[in-house]
Amino acid sequence: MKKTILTLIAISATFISFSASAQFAKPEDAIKYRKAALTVTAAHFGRMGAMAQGKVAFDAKSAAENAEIVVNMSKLPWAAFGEGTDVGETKAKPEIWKQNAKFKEAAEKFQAESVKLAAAAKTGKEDAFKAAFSATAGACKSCHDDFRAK
Ligand code: ASC
Repeated sequence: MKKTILTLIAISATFISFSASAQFAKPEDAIKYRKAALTVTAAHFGRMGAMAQGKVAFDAKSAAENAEIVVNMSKLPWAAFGEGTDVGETKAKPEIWKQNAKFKEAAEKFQAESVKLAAAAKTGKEDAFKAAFSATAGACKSCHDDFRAK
């Protein structure tokens, strides 16, 4: 029984990831979705940034909550960068599709740094949080430099 359930979960997970491009009826829908996901990510990342920069006092609980949201959000935008979504209201550079492996690597780097950031935030140690925040911000920036138009 347990095995059957696990198999069903595995099949649905596979189906969800393979059907990613089918989630969007039109390129505009994919563009709107990924912008929305990245906007929410930036809002929560920014709340941590204020603490990392000392503009707001470090609050371990808030840092951990925001980092957890960023971890979850960090999984979402990439499925919305499918073929044919390079047109319209977007700052996405053609390099996303021309150098797709490099883009995927950058997206994975950001996700991995976010996980480390959440772990650091959970320790409640401000220094660890700041170091992990800085590494994550670096992942945001390098992907933007290569793949987002000004
Ligand atoms: C943010 C935000 C970004 C990144 C980037 C990091 O808070 O909105 O896009 O950090 O500026 O370098």
